[in-house]
Amino acid sequence: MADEKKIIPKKEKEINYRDLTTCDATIQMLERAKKDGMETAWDRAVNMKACPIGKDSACCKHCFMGPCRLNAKDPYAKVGICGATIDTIMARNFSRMVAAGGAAHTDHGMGMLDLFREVVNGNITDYKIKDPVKLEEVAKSIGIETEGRKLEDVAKDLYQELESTYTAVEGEIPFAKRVPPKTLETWRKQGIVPRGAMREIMEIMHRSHMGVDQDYVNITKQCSRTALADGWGGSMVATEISDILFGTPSPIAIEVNMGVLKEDQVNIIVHGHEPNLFESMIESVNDSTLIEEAKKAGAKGINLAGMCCSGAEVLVRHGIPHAGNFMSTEAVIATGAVDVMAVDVQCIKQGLVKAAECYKTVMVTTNPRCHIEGATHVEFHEHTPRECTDNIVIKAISRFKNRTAAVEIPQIRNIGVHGFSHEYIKYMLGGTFRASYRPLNDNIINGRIRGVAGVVGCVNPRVKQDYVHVELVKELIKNDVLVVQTGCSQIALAKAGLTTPEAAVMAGPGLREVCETVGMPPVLGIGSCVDNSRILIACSEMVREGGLGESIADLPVAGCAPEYMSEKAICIGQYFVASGVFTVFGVTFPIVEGTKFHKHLFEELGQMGMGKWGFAVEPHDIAKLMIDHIDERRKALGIDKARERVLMDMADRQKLEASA
Ligand code: MSK
Repeated sequence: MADEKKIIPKKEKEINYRDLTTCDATIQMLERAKKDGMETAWDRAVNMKACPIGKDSACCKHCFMGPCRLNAKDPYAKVGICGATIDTIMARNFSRMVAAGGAAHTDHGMGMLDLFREVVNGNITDYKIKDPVKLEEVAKSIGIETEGRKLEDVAKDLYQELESTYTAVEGEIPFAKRVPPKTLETWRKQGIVPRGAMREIMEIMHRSHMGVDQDYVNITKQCSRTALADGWGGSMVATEISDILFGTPSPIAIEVNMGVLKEDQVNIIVHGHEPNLFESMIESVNDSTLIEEAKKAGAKGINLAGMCCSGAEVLVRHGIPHAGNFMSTEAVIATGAVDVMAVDVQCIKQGLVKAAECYKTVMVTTNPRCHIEGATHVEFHEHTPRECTDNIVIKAISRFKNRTAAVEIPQIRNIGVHGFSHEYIKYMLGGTFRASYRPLNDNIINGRIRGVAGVVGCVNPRVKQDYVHVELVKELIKNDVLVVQTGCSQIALAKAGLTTPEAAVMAGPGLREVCETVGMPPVLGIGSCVDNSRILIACSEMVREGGLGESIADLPVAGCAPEYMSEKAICIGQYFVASGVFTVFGVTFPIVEGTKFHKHLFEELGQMGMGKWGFAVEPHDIAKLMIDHIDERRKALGIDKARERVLMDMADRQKLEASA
């Protein structure tokens, strides 16, 4: 008889969720999920080590002579079978991350532009142009005549022009006209002004094919060009068209955290990225017939909440509550209170389906690009959006009526004030009649505000959820650095109570004074991850306003994604770097330190008139890198010695207004 091999079950590691997240609601739900036998990304991350070779991007699987593995500890000891060096391999891998991240944003933007075309042509009537002023402003910014013309004609021209953001086979994308001249000059000199995103992404995929571009410097050029086609192209189109169709955000107080769920109501969560699904969900949950149906099922009403960037899109436009960021999406299902989780695209874990099965939550996919095995697919069509969203509400009511899972909702709700679009920042600082970035620039020049930092991006189970975001931002504001935020990061800060005007007490004296004068928080939530384009516009406005140098690279600003996890983040990082911003990433950086490619990204790009990359894991180390860079820029601008601090009286204010 053959030896019977005993299968020894692999011992799972003991997990203390307090070591993995600072979010109390998430901890409570992870503990419940564990008792109920539901596994989450946290459990998988603890039990699965990151692949050490992949982590450093030291492997190549672009052809089938390999895959080839190089040694990150001795990176120049060997080459791939074709002879590819570590620098070529890492640059090719990096370029494909940029291409994938850029494709996600630009496809999102193209979806918004398709919708805009159909609205303008009258083929879609469920959505309308909500912000005609913004439409005219965007049109003017790219040279479209608006004076005395019908809005509809301007809109048609705007569509035609913006389509080339994707399709232009040569020339420069339309929003290149918004780039400060000196920055644009650098791009032209480096040959990185983007053509249409389709062309740039196609070229990067070609160049990174086996046997094509094998020079890390040349590959990096195409990374920059593709990333810029996202930041100043696809993402910017997504932001601007969403504002035109659904409204430009202005500050609004919102509730965040899992306590926004209601035990006695039908709860629907929308998670993903595109605002159109959510906009129609809002219509459906306010439909009197559906509300009546919910009441007949025993519910007090229908409660809609957002998560991730879908949530970030609507919290700033409608004040819809937000239940949590990316790493809380499985945990929230363990409340048993989520009747439907409806998703569209990006950052949707496949593990959600298993979690939903465990608590009999209905998991609905809606986008033709994103089906998930085991989920119910109800396709969303912009021409008939309510068919999908009404159906989702009916499914949620039915699940409410038949709830079997016990409901346990963490009673934690926090308040944040979000919705600081770049237009609003201008208005908030400059006043109704003289909207301007002048007061911001002046306060930077006089030293009250040391500089501006963008702290953005995801959360990642490889680091303690929210912890790095919160500690980093605390350190920055304490040092008089004004913080702007997008994506999941701002939810971490809202949960920590730092996005209200009252949080100004945690800021350094200069920033505090400015915040208290204006009545603004020291941490400004400005939108979802495609809305990083708002930060690019804010940087351009600061340059245009004068006094802080001639290009974005001169500004005392820095960026950071301290807990990033997605390829979109890599693309965002590269477009900020190429635009001139020093950009620090946390968690891990997918290349080997000490290589030529590393030196190129972390030093040489800066010497070429762009920004450069930085890396640190601990929040205080990241803050130091960012503040040092801001101080370096202040010194170069000759504004490093803060002016003598004087309290402004009425005469000073009038002088300031007169100069604006
Ligand atoms: S959702 S890309 S986890 S910010 Fe935009 Fe959050 Fe990062 Fe996704």
